[in-house]
Amino acid sequence: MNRICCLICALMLLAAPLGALGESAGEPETIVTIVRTPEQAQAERPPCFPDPADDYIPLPETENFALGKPVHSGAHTDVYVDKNVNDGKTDTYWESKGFPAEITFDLQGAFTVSTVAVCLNPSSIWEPRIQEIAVEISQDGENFIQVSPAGKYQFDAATGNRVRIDFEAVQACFVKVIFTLNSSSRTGGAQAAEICVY
Ligand SMILES: [Ca+2]
Repeated sequence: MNRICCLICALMLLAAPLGALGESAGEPETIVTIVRTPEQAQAERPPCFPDPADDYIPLPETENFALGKPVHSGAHTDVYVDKNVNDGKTDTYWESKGFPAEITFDLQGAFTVSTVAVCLNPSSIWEPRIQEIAVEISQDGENFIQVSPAGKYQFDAATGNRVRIDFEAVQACFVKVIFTLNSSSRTGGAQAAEICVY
């Protein structure tokens, strides 16, 4: 009798782990976590990643009268022609051959203007530099009057690589921007990716 009891006990002990093995070998329990994307119409920047454009020099939100208008300058460097300066793209630019460098916009009409913005490519590859710039306006394209004297303006990618020249509002049909210095050691001329007139 004792032998039979011992045999039954031994079989029970053996069966227990086999049962556990049978469970683990069957269909594993599947746990599914459903993650829903937040509803948003546009990319959002987390607060810990401030937008670098927050430090950019602000430009007027009014019409840029120079955009796509006829433009003329003196000699340019390599392929960096004057029409690059008002094509609406900051990855194309005009570069003069030497100084002084004049570039004139025909606004094709009379407009009240009070700001000229000169922009370089905003990439930090364009190292900080100073350019000296004056602004003149004209009604007939021949007789110009100065509205902003030559001043030295700091370009820095941290502020958008652009400068803003404000002057007293005046009617103009033509706007001439005159460069007399560029402190960058990489060029011997003026450089501008976009010149905007507001
Ligand atoms: Ca351009």
